[in-house]
Amino acid sequence: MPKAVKSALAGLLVLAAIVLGALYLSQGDAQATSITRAVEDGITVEIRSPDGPIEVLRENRFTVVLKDASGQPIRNAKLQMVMFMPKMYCGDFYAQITETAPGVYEAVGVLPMRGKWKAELKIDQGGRTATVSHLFKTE
Ligand SMILES: [Cu+2]
Repeated sequence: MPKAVKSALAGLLVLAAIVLGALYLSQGDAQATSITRAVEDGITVEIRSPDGPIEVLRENRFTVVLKDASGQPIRNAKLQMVMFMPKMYCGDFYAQITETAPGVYEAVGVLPMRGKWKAELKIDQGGRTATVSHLFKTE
C-alpha cells in the first residue's frame, strides 16, 4: 500500500474514532451513565446520579446543574423530574426538588423496585423548555 494512502487511512480512522467518541458522549439517553449532559433550547443541563449505589426504599439525591448559553447559572428554574421503569409500569415517582446553590438543584427520589429506571427532567425557564432523560439502576 502506498505510504500516502496508508496515512490517509490512518487519518480517517482517527477521525472516525473522534466522531464515535463524540456520539457516545452525546447519547445520554442510550447509555446508563451516571452523568447525563445535554443542551436544549439554549439550556445546558447536567444530571448526576448520587455517588455510590442507588438503593430502593430510601432517599436518593440526584444533582441537576443548569446553565444558560453564556455559562451563567440558571436560578429559580421550574423543574419537574419524574422517575419510572421504562420496561414495565410500576408507577411514576416525582422527585422533591430544591435549589441548593445558584443553578444547582437537588432532586430527591424514593424508588420501590430494583432495576433500570429513567428520570425525565422537564425544565421551564421563562419560555425556554428542555426535557432531558437520565438512565440509572437501583439496587
Ligand atoms: Cu418495576
